[in-house]
Amino acid sequence: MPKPIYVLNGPNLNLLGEREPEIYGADTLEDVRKRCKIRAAAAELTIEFHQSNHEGELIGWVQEARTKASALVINPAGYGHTSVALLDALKTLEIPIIECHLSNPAARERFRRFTYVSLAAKGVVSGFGVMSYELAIDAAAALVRASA
Ligand code: CA2
Repeated sequence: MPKPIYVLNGPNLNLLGEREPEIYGADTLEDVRKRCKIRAAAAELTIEFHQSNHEGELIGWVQEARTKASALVINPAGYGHTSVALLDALKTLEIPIIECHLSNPAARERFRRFTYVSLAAKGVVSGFGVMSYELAIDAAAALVRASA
């Protein structure tokens, strides 16, 4: 069995489904976790799913993924736009990194158009709500398969 795909979620995503459904949809983060699990299972893979409001905790999971994951899907949320430390951690990984966003940051405020995470990501999936995560899992699974 290949190593799991790590799925990491940044600050405030624990509030999914409770606030701003017009931007982020009505699904909760638990709904997102279940859909990622199903999508990974379809490719005979498993996931490790985490969320934190703390930069250091996210960086800890990124470092863990260096040896324990086959790929990493990350919605860095606000830290994508601000965190050089998260980028530095991501750049130590040799596995594929897929950045994903529920909304399409490029169609929103100007400050959302840049993310540090994109500098380390193989690709970015944005704007499809929870489906962004499913497409990111599909991409991760295809890359894992291709490197096996
Ligand atoms: O669209 C995305 O997934 C974002 O990563 C979400 C971030 C935002 O800073 C990025 O530009 C795009 C914000 C996450 C906040 O999550 C909330 C969820 C429910 C209610 C309020 C905030």
